Amino acid sequence: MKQIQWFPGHMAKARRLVEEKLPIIDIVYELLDSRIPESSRNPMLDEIIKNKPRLVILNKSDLADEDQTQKWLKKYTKQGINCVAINSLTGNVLSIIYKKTLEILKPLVEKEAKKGMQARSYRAMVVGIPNVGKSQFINNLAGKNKVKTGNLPGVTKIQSYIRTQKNLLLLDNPGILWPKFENEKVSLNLALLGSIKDDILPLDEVAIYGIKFLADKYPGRLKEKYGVIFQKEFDPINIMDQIGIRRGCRISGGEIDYDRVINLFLYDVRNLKLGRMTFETVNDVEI
Ligand SMILES: Nc1nc2c(ncn2[C@@H]2O[C@H](COP(=O)(O)OP(=O)(O)O)[C@@H](O)[C@H]2O)c(=O)[nH]1
Ligand SMILES: [Mg+2]
Repeated sequence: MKQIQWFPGHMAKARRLVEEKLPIIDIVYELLDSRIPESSRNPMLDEIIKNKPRLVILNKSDLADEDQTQKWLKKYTKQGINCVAINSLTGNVLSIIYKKTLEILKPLVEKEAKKGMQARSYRAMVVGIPNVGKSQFINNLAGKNKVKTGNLPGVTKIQSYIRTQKNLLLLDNPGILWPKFENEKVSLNLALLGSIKDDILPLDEVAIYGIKFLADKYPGRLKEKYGVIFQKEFDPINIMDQIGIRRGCRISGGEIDYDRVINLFLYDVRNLKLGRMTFETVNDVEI
């Protein structure tokens, strides 16, 4: 996985790359991770794209808790944000996205028709933090005919687009933006799902955060998967011990090998071995 270390210079450049292209596009697709919608947002996107039409796309919906995804969609819709949930690994994404895009761009389409302009292809830019699925999404929309159109004039230079089967062009490079990683909870969510480098946060802390989350929200999953029996008080070490014993994670001498327990647990969380989960509920965050 390609990982980025964000420094102020990188952030300024990332912002500039998006801002530069805004004048030539009709709509921004803001890709989020359905499991952590707010933690996977860029904190400055409103400021960066201003009033450019936007579609919020909750990607990886196949990994998230379906009920929670519906709640997120409802919450965003209530706030006047256009949104949709998709799984970029499946086939019907383009028609869903195109339909939404036309809905959002209706005022523009009507305005252009009134002026006597011909129907045209609309231009979209995909933006999002690393690992939300931007490349996967673009490839999905491009389908088999993944040909770059090339040579449509941009503002400062020639900009190449990727064609789709609908009247929709995608800028070939997505805007890669940074998450709100100064917030501890956000960093923990991103680390838990493997969206930031494993060496940025101590893995034991990340695993304990995940275990606590599951013990609160999905205790049955810990029971089913590892046979965890809960104590009166939440005790993450005790739970790790139980996982370690069940899975035979021991070092010579018989003691629990916590590094192995941690890696095994994080692997299971990230690879759907504990089922579909949403780590950030609409009640958790102020938006
Ligand atoms: N399960 C699932 N995995 C996805 C989806 N979209 C992307 N991925 C996976 O997420 C990882 C990161 O995707 P990528 O497109 O490289 O993210 P980018 O960094 O935003 O370009 C890859 O392993 C993808 O296969 C999705 O909708 N569902
Ligand atoms: Mg990519």
